[in-house]
Amino acid sequence: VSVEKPQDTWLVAAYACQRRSPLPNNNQLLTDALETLAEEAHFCGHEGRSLAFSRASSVLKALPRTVRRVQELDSLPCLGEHSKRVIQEVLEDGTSAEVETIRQSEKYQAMKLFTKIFGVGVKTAHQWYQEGRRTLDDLRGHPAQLSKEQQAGLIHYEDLNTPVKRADAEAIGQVVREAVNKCLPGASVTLTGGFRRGKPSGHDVDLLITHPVEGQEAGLLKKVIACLDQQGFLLYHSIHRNTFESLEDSDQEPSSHASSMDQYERCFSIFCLGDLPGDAQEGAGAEKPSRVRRTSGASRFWKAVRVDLVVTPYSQFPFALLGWTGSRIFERDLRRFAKREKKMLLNSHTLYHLEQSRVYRFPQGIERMRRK
Ligand code: DGT
Ligand code: MG
Repeated sequence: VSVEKPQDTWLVAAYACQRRSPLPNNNQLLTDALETLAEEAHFCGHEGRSLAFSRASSVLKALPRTVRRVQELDSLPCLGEHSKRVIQEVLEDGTSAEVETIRQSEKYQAMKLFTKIFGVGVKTAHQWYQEGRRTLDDLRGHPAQLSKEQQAGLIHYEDLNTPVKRADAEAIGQVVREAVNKCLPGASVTLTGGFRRGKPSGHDVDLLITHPVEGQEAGLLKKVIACLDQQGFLLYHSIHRNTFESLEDSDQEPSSHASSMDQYERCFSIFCLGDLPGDAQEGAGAEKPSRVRRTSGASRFWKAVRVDLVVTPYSQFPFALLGWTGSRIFERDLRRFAKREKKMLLNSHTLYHLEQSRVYRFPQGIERMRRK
């Protein structure tokens, strides 16, 4: 919660999960500058530094109005000397020399270009940079050196880096819902990620699938993908099986599941979003599977969209929903808050009391907590 104090300063909680998360950002210029610094640190493998700049940016996003003077920030948490220096520069000059130098550097630009390819992380991007590659065409010349995922990422690069609108996310949610219900009546599909936080657009569509009868969800993803593929909705997909070890038989501390990644069965996919998949027309430059390429024409009626499908057992669904709603900083701080302040371990599967050695389950966990 943030409370405006009389002398133009604010009281803002240090944990992101304890402060307001408004959609409008009143300090875009400042947060963009800090996020460039965070990105640059991430590209250099300095994760702690990157996190510090991301936290500083997150704090500014919680403010109810635009910052005018650096002194207004005195009471705010998570703002280090470096962040304050950059903020002051931007407030005084409208820009920061350090940030501009980064944005114009060859390395930053190449790393940014490459990491925006679906399936490319910092390590690969850095390796390509070291090998002297600078453009997408440098990569297109060596397709054999790319994974299937990266090849699809390159083919659909422009579409995948164009924001997905809420209406498109909801349309994809509906298509998936129909396929899921055909394969398993009673199963549900929930739109999560940034759209669940109310954002009007995002970089992908995150969908959680579950069924109220525990166990029914097993084997569902494969069927749903086959159904969607048959209808021509998929330009690319790869299924990753569930690697979560059940906690049913043990109350062991789930220490190996403390990371932000989870172990649910999932499908990373690229959808073909068009009026109707059969009516999709050939797009300029982008290759499409022949089953969708029905007619040729100058205009383009389809768009490639990144979609993550995640299947969760019903008892773990609340934790998955919480974990996949984001934002990333909110999730990190929620886990940190759980551990430091509540002595609990939270991840996208479970909530575990470290001192009582107890796993909270849903719905049993919720009922147990209610009874107390
Ligand atoms: P966007 O798509 O750019 O509008 O932004 P978000 O907030 O939807 O971010 P996204 O799609 O990368 O991820 C959604 C949330 O899900 C985010 O808080 C992080 C979380 N998340 C992403 N991947 C994983 C994962 O593998 N496991 C878990 N537990 N959470 C994940
Ligand atoms: Mg998302």
